[in-house]
Order: sequence, then C-alpha cells, then structure tokens
Amino acid sequence: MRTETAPIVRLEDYRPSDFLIDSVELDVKLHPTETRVTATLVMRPNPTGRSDAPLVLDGDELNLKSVALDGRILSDEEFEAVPQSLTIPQAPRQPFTLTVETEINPTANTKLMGLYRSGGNYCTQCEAEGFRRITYFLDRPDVLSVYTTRIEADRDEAPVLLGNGNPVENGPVDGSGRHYAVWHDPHPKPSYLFALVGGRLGRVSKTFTTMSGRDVDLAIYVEPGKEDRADYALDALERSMRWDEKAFGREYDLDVFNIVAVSDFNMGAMENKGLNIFNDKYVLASPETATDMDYAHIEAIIAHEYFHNWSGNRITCRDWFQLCLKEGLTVFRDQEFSSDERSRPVHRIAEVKTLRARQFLEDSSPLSHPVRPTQYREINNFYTATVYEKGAEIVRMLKTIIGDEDFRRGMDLYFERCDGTAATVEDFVNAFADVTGRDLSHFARWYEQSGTPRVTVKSHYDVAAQTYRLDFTQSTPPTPGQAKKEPMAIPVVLGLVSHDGSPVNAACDRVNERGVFLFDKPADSITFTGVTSLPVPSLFRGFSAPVRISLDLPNEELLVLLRHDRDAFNRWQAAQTVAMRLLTSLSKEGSLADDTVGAFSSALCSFIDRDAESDPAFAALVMTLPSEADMAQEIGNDVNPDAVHRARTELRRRIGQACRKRMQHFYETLADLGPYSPDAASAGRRSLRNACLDLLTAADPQAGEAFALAQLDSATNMTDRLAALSVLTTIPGPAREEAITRFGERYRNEPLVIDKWFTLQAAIPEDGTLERVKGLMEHPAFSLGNPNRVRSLIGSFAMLNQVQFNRADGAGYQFLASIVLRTDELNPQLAARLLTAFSTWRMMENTRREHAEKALRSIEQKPNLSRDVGDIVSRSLEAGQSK
Ligand code: B3K
Ligand code: ZN
Repeated sequence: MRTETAPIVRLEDYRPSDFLIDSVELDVKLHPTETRVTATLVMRPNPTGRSDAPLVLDGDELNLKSVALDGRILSDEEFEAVPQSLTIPQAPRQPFTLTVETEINPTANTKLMGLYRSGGNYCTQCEAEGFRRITYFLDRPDVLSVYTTRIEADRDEAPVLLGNGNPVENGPVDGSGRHYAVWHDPHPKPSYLFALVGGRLGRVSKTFTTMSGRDVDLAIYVEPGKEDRADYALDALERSMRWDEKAFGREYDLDVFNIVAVSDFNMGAMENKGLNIFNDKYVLASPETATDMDYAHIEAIIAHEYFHNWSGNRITCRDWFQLCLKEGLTVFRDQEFSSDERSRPVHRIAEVKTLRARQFLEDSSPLSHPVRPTQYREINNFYTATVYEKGAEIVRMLKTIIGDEDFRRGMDLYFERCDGTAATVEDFVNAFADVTGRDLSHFARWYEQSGTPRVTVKSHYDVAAQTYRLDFTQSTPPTPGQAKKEPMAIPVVLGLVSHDGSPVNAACDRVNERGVFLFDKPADSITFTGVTSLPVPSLFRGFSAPVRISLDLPNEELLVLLRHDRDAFNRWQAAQTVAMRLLTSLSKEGSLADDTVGAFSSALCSFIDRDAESDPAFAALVMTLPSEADMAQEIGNDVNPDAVHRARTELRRRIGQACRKRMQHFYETLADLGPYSPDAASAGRRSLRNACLDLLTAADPQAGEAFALAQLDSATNMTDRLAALSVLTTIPGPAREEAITRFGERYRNEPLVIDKWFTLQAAIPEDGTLERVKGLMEHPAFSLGNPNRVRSLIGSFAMLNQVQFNRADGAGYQFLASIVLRTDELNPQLAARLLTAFSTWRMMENTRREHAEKALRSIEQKPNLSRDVGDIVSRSLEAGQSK
C-alpha cells in the first residue's frame, strides 16, 4: 500500500465495536503451506454499538474457504470477502454463530506476524494486528472472548502442541500419523493475546506453588539439546512470580505457564496468555555463550512478560492509543523487580542511560510523539521508547509524588476495579486520584504532551540571611503537531550537600518529608533557611523526572556531589555532567587545558580509591564516559561525528593515563578465579575489570592489546571473552584480525554468539567498516530474513557506529536505505525499525544532512512501500520539525 493511501487512525474517532464475540472455537490443522483454520464465533450485537451496522471482520492476506451463519453456508451474495475483510451486510440483531474457514501458508509468511515457521516449528505473533492473518475477526483489543483451541499436526513434524490457557485433552487422529491437542483459556482476552505453537522442542520445567497454595506447572520449551540453557530463565520466572505476589499482591491464574523460545522473532518476546513466545536471545544462556548483560536482559524480559499477565492481560487496553497503559506500567514493574533483585542505584543508572539514549533521542527527532499518541498510520511503529520507557517514568513520577503507600493502594484499586476489562489511561489515573483525593489532571498532561522538558536551575546563597534560594524555570521545545507547550508537573527530589560531606540542617516548606518539591509552573523559586555555609544542591535525585537539566554549578561543586552525595544516582550524574562538559568543549574547540582534565581525573582517581572496591558495578559506571551518541545529542545541531569521536578518544586516553596505576591494580586483582556466576555482585566485578581494560587500552594501546589477547585466551566466560575482543577491535592490525577470525570460527554454530561478533565488527569506527559489513552479509550465518541477524549486523552499524554510519560521503546512509528497501519486501516491521536510525539526521552538519535527506527521499520514492516504512519515512522527512 502506498503511504498516501494508508488511512490515519485517530483516538478521537474511537467508538465501541458494533458486535461482540463471546467465545471462539478455533480448529487449526497445521500444514507447512496449507494450514486450515476453522473459527466458530459465538457473537451478538454490542448494546453500546450502532444498531444498523453491517458486520465487518478484519483480515490480512486471507484466503476464505467458506462462511456459515448459525450452521447455514452463506451464498456469495450474502457476504463480501477480500483478503483484508469479510463483510456481512445483513448480520442478525440477536446472538448468532458464525463459522469461518480460511487457508493460510505459514511457510510463506516472512513478516513474522500471524502464523509462521521458525526453524521448522510453527508459532504465532498476533500483537498488534496479527490475528487477522489467521482468521477473519474483530481484531481489536476491546473485544474480549473465551478461546478454545484445537491444534492438529503431523506427529513427527510437531510432537509438541501448545495453546493458551489449560490443556484439556490430546490424542492421535486415527490412522493418519497426525495428532491433536485441545487447550481452553477461561479468561476472556483480546485476539492479540492468542498464541499457538507446534514443533519439535525440548523442555525444562518445575512446579510453582502460588500464595494461595495452588500448584502451577512452569515449562520452557527450546530447541532440543539446548535445555540446560533455559535454566536461568526458568529460575527468573519463578522469582518473578514470587515477587509479583509480594510487591503487588498479584497471583497467577492458570494451571500451567509455558514459554517457547523461537529464533525468528520481530521483537523481544510476547505475553500471550499462559503461552509466552520469546526471541531465543532472551531465554537461552550459558556462561560460554551469554554475557552478564544477556543474563540481566533475560531476567528482565521474563519478568516483563510474566507481569503482563496482570498489567496487560487481566486488564488490557481499550484501543491501541492506550498502549502505554500496559507497556509503560509493565516496564515500571520489571524495573522495580530488577532493582530489588540486583543493585537499585546501578539499575537506575542503567534505566536512565537507556531512557536518554533512546527516548530523549526520539523526543528530539521528527518521530517525537506523546506517551499516548493521538493518531497513527501503522500501530507497530508506536512500540517505541516513548511509550515504553517514558511511560514507565510517568508511573515512577506518580509514585514519587503520592508516596509508596498511596501508590500501592492505587494499584490495588486499579487491579480490582478494572480486572477483566479493556481500560484507558484515565481509568489508571483515576484509581490514584480516588485513593488520594488529589486532582491529578495536571499530572496527566505527561501522557498528552510530547517533547522533553528542559528545567533550568539557578542558585543564590545569601550569607547574611543564611538563606539559599533555587530558581526553577521550565520549557518544552515544540514537537510535531504540538507547537505550543504547557508547563508540566515535575517532581524534583532534592537535598543540599555540604562541601565536606557534613549534614546540612536547612529547612524549606516547599519540600515535603520525602524530599519532593513539585514544580508545576513555568517558573518557581524555593528558599531554604538556616543554611550556614554555601551548599551544593543535589537535584532530581534518582532522576526523579524525565527532563533535561541545566544547572549553573561549576565543575568543582559538581565533583563535591561525586564525593559526598548520599544519592548514588547523582554521584554518577555529577561525574557524567563534568565529563560531558569536557567532551563537548574538546569536540568543539579541539583541545582542553591540562588543568581541567587534571581536576576531573584526580576526582576520578580519589573516587576509585575510596569506592571502587566496595561497589565495583557502580565504579564501572562512573568511569564510563558518555557515549558518542550522548555527545551528539548534547551538542544538538551541526554535529560532526568525527570531531565527537576524536574528543572522546582523547579524553579516554588522558583519563586512562592519569588513573593508570589504579586501573592496572583492579585489572590484576579482580580476575575471576572461581566458577562463573551471573549474579549482580560477580557481574559488577567483571564490569569494573573490563572498564579498567578499556581505559588502560585507551592510554596505552600496546599494553592494552597484550592484556586483551591474554584475556581472550584465558577467559572462562563470554562476558570476559567478548570484552577482550571488543577492546581488540579498537586496535587495528593483524592481531585484531586474527582474533576476530578465531572467534568467528569457534562460535560458527552459535547464532546468538555470531550476532555479538557481527555487532563488534559493525561498530569498528574506521574507514573500511562499511565494506566489512557488506562482506559479513555474505557470511553463511547471515540472513536478511532473520531479525536478530539483521539487527546485530546492520542495526548495530547504523545505531552504534556514529562515525561510519554518518560518513561524510553519505555511503553509510545509502547502504542503510538499500537494506531497508530489500528488507521491506520480506519483513516491513524489521525494515521500519532499521529506518529509525535516520532519526538523528537533522542534527548533523550540512553535508551529512544533505546526504541523509537524499537517502530518505530515495526510500520515499520507491513504489509499493509497506505502511510501516512509508509511515516512518514520511514522518522523518516532514518539514518544520524542531529538535
Ligand atoms: N507486547 C509485546 C510487543 C508487541 C509488539 C508488536 N509489534 C512485547 C512486550 O512489550 O512485552
Ligand atoms: Zn510489554
């Protein structure tokens, strides 16, 4: 479909469905190319719908075989069927049963939406609008039905048959070599939560006893032979279930909970009721193949999908505009889980790094949109950092403003009141307004207004009066469709810190007992009294609001926070802010005075002396400079990625030289001696050690190369091996090439490790990388049809390699454009995702900007673009966007 013809769907046009589907019986006869689906739908007119409306069911590439109403086959005159819809003009005005038979070809399904095949197995993906690729249906989230699914398949081809809900029966289909299984899900659900799986799969399992004493069979299905790699995921599932009972009082509600790992999947995982389907990258882990970060991601995503059982499945979304209702809330819940299971401050820093790298970037790009968008052409393009990550920040701010207890009471009320319904953002906010008696309408503006607010703070100390005043102003830059902005309700968690770390006994009646000042006007001031010496303000502790902060403090005062603040997030932030100042001036001016770098380096050295041992994971974060992409965002316009890269390399070198003794000390003493364990403490030690290796190498590449080569040989786990290889990729020469080749050979049968190998090579910031990436596309493991491969090679090149993707000659852009067009023919969702790498194009300097625009136009002009790509390309090019 051409871009121009894709209709815009608007929130304001929402109206209830004219018909309801109370129950669905689905009979699916799996076959590689001719799968037969018979759907028996028990339907009735919706009392809140229109009384004269025709029945229009959604479809997508469907081939209709027959349709019957209350058992009577309809003649061709009684309905109209095209691949995208099935219309019955004269539908009954009382309850009726509609039986629809369709045929689909799962092997030809390269979009990975609906029923498709992965590694020979059958699986499904229905969110957002994939169920209509299986059968004609009212494929919208506010139509909730009880499903019974009968799955039939060749016994050899698919010995395992799984569906939503609980297993009912199974057995052979006489004399045919086929067998069947029936599943029943008693919980009414929208079609996007439907799933089935058929295939040859290995299994790990355990029993979980819920808080009320019910036994649930937990199982994870993976490629046969890889069962032991699912143990960590199974353990994470059990911990998630226990945590949701404790933290939110949420109990699981079926007799079984199944997870299936597949190797072709468009995103991370999917929360289908009782049958989660996962990208195998987020299930499979062994010390030999997965890094500490992989383990952390597995834990978080297993938790996320499990938590959806309440925030998403029991309470679902009325329409897709409400996506943040389930996604933002569930991200918040998984973040809380990971923080409880690991180190809260370290996890918070990781969350904020992601938020800034992805959501702030999106918000300053032509793709900026509100957490609850008001219109879309393609809903799959709205599974964004804004909906997910900023959506989670809104929930976090709400908790900060009303406090832990009221937050829990509000959540309880929301779960109780909305259980079994398709709800809206208003339902969610109302629960908290009702338990607290507060008017949250100003706060709710966070869902409507896009763009990242900027808060500027100026400080005034009056020695004579012993008062300390903070003047706050806020503004939000215009974004697509929103030229004028309103002030936001911003919770500022703050405190004062003295220069020597001694407590500051100051009072301010605008700051509540939890240290929160609610800043909700364009400008406001607060004054502390009883301030006996000049303090340093610690603002937005724990990153209490998703805003950009401009602060008028000199570097020396910020470094007081690194040393003395009791808020770990702000200690880290202080070092980052100083580093960013150094990096941006180095990038603009090309040089930096020795004493500026010296002061920062010595603050880092004393930080390391004092804190690295006791909290290595935190120390590693403090020692990691903002990324090149962070720098580009900070600079904001006329960015020259080469200058940015040079500046960062230079500062790493100088800090590495200044702190060399400490780095070497930790590098030597932190070597992993015992057997590998993925726990946060051990992972923290590895991350500090590898951060030291990185800085040592920046200071002295020759020495670094020797350390890295030795580490590559002696490593007992993927974290250390990959870190060593990553350091080697920064040092051109034969040693690097040999190490890359050997690594590739060692893991040639491990696609998920080959992905890491692709990523490292795609990120090499040197001329020649584009050729290398093109060469790797010929590697036997690479396939344009597999999203993990494409993202790890091409996505990494475009998103991680600032200098080479943004080459001054435009070759990086042209390359990405050509891949987007090729991928679009197979898998539009994947193509659209890749295309979002262009979202930074307007902040580049002129030559690059022109090349990027040309590449985008070349995509725009191509006939028959998918709706996914057409939507992203046209929004990326729309004129008059501000950053
Ligand atoms: N709900 C799914 C995402 C579906 C994406 C559809 N394009 C996974 C998740 O957020 O948990
Ligand atoms: Zn989710």
